[in-house]
Amino acid sequence: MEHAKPAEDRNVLIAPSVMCADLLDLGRDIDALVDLGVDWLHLDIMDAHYVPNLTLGTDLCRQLGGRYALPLDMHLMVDDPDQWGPLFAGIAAGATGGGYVTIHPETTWHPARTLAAIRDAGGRPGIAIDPAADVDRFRHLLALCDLVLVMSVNPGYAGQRLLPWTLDTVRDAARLRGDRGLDYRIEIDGNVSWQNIPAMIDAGADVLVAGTSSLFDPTLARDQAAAKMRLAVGR
Ligand code: S6P
Ligand code: MG
Repeated sequence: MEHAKPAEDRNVLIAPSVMCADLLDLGRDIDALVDLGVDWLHLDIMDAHYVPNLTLGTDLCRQLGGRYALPLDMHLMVDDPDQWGPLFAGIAAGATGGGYVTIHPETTWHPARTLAAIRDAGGRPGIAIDPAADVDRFRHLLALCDLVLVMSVNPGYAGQRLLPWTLDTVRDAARLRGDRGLDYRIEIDGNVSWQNIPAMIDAGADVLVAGTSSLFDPTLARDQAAAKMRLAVGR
């Protein structure tokens, strides 16, 4: 049985993490990324409860969705996804390129209901797998998802080190997709570095969240980093 499609058959997408961009010059920074060929805009929504940080919010997502045709990849690290999931799904519905709304399923009693509400409101639902969690535990949710986001660091901050066992989670997500004939994308989020990218793709990741470890690598000019990234994903 095929588990992960061979890398050469898979179009690996690049999703820059907007929280790592120049927030004082955001439009210019994102225009440059779009010109450099990125695929999605990864937006970390934090509430200072589920994670000890506060980042991006509704108005920014709405404005980005109005200006750019790239899908919004909205990663909700919040402890009330029943309130916020459908709201961000409405933003996805109004965005030129649509969007994904990904929740951490352990933050709600009835995640199947939350995912359905996100789809009903016009978003593409996803689940995020915390480093301490096991994707098999959420296997019943997979058929409801367009995206499985594997956290390869603890949620909350950019600039952390890979937790290496999370590559097994990517492999598990790919195995379950193959076994059950599902077609969600598998995204990996956290320390997606030049060094780690080959193993991540090899494990089955087909969306890479690009943060301080790659596209926003402070030692490289943005166009150099983007060229390196395109090479890493085989474009
Ligand atoms: C972390 C968040 C991520 C980060 C991204 C940063 O909670 O979900 O999306 O923004 O991982 O990338 P890096 O390369 O700095 O780890
Ligand atoms: Mg994220």
